[in-house]
Amino acid sequence: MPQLTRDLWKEKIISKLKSDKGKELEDASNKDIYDIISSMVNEEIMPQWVATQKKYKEENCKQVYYVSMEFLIGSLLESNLLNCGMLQISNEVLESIGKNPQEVYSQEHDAGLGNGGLGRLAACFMDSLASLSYPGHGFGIRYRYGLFEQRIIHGNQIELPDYWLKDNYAWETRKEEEAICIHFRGDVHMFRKNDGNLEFKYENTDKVLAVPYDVPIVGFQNQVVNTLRLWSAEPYYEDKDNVYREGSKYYHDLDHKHSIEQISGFLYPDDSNHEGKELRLKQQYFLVSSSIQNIIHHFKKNYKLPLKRLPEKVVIQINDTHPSLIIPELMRILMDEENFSWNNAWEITTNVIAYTNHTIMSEALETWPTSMMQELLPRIYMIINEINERFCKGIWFDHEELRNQIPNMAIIADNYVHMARLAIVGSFSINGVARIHTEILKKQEMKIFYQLYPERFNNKTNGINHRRWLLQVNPKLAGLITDVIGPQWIQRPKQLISLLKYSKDSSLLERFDTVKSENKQRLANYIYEQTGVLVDHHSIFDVQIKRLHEYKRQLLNIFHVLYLYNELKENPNLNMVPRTFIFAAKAAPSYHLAKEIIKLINKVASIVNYDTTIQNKLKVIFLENYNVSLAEKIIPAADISEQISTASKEASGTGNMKMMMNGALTVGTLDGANIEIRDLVGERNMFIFGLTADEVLNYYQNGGYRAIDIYNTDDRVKRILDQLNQGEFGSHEIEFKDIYYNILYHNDPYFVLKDFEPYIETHELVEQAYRDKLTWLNMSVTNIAYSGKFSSDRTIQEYVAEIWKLKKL
Ligand code: 26V
Repeated sequence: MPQLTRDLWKEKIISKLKSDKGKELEDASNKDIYDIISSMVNEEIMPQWVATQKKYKEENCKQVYYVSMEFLIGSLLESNLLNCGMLQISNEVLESIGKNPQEVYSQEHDAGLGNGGLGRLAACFMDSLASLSYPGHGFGIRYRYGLFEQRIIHGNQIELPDYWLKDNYAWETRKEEEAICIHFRGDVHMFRKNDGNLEFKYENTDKVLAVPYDVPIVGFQNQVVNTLRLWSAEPYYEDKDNVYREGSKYYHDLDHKHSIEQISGFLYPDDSNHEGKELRLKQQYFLVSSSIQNIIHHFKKNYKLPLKRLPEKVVIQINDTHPSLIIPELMRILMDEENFSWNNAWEITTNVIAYTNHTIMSEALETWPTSMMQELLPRIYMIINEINERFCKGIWFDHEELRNQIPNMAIIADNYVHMARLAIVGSFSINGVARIHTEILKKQEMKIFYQLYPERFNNKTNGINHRRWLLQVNPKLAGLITDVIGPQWIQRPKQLISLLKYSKDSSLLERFDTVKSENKQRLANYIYEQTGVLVDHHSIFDVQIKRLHEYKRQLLNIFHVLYLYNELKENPNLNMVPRTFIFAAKAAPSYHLAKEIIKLINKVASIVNYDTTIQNKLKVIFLENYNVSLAEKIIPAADISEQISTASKEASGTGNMKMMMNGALTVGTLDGANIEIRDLVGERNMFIFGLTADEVLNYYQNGGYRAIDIYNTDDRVKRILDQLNQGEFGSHEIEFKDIYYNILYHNDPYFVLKDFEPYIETHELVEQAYRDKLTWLNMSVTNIAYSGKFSSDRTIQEYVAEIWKLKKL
């Protein structure tokens, strides 16, 4: 980077304001300044981007392509400034011209191209790949609308469209000349060629144009810039001249245009009807067909090698099963367009594709009706059929011991295509995202496949990008850490372990305390702006932020709040450390019970926050529209990180890692990556409670749990449930009955009541620990010290070494 002085920067901002915006500095809005700075950053990035791609080409290196329906990249200006080494200068210059840097950076609308952990993981991986100088790129969809924007109105979740592209997106470049044609439907004709092989031709297909928009992924101060390529669906005009001649005909065919643009319209369109479900399938095929065509085109052009050597230069990681159609699509291209035999095409495909599983929740195990697949993707369906037949035959003849399992393994069964089975059969690596998750895949969910392909299964415990989630979002803590142990941790996060030496130094611990306290004050201000509720930054900030799902058990958390509230009502002078419970969560629009839980949290908030008899000892805050930017505000201020999923259900969790790295202490079950956090910091430095995964699985298999017994024997539980049922919290009687019925009549499928008592007891320990400030700070710093393992740099190194086999640039 050229040596930029403050003065030069300031001059440049002023002159660009004039030339680009026609404004003087004093008239410039935060958005104007945002536009100017992002364009200055782009000037810096673009040449590095070109140079990186040139180097990859010259070095002929193997590349990984990460294909994902979600990339939750959040906002990029601040992280790009950080990674280009320009953040400090930018902050200083902005302050010198009377602008608040955070207000300028927050002008960027989050790219909400994702829904949760899986999408955010993809974003962290992109950053780590670039920061570690690996040739790795992402392929995704440029949804015109991201995940909905959430408003809370009278306690209810209301979904508004998230039109994130409304102001132009500073970081994308449209590459129309690299657009690709995608075919849907049509007739498939089969011919026998002179050499006896079969040939397939398609006619009357519906063509759609996939236009790439490239987003640069900037490595951390290493001049490497990789690419996230997002595809946008547009009408395909066979003959452009004809469009001009018959322009008005095309112009009037708006319905057609609209239906095509729907393909990249929304993330996860409503799939409760046939059209919606088919649209999701279209999206998946659109993503994989454009991506693999692009990969092959690039391979042929740059490597000048025969396609059979594809696996030497290309590895494709599919993020969950959503992109698994890439398997039959690659087969189709190799056979129908490149004349490979089935066996050779299969050899290539299964050496290129690797699959990551992110959940064992059955609703996420995708299946597609065969009739839908056959109609929308006739040739792809034929290929899946053939993969299935060969696979089942292989088991029948070569694995007698598994013969009776064929119905549970077949890719096509009961008129559905089972995507996870397709992904397993068609890839050389299958990984879970935390140790316990991978073990559950091997021993339960995918047990028979593990018997068949033990060598394919491996674990890659998730990680988070410590540059964004510590250095960027918590500059004060990062600065303090650097003061104490030096800056090496930024490149090598495991060096955070050096903090352990200081974890008993009380004057130093006080400095950590000051940082946390300032962060809490800042969040308290934000909470006040957003909700009008005053919260005390000396109270314990007890945080649960994540998608709303029954298995994540926000319900257990709010039951704890109700328990405390009931106690306080009995005894207003109860000696307790004041608590602020902070929630943020979106519920899937069609997930009724999840929305009821949001309503309940808001209802409890509206009662507790205004009850003067409890002397401000409890506050409940639900911050609306949870997204990456909101997480960035909350995490540095957390004291307690709630990771309380029903054991076995949370594949890994990554919020647990983000909060640990920012010094929060975990209250958690032995689930997902919590277990690996426990292995490092020990039970002394976190608050573990509740059923284990084995116990949960045992109950599911053998029964023996009766929620009603707990209701009948534990007065605290009975009181809370009766409050829900009797409308004490609802404006009318039946408001929370669904929650009540789900627990008592559906026997509490996520063991909320079973874990209630241990959870309450654990929180009593939390309170005791908090009262002893130095002990608490020692625990907190110990957590930070061990959090280096959870950098996504470590995770990426493992993928590289064990699956991708890449070389650094
Ligand atoms: C499934 C479905 C099903 C249909 C509706 C839309 C939809 C969207 C996403 C999914 C898959 C969800 C999988 C997921 O996000 N898993 C999370 O992955 C994180 C990263 O590995 C992990 O930390 C979380 O524990 C896991 O829940």
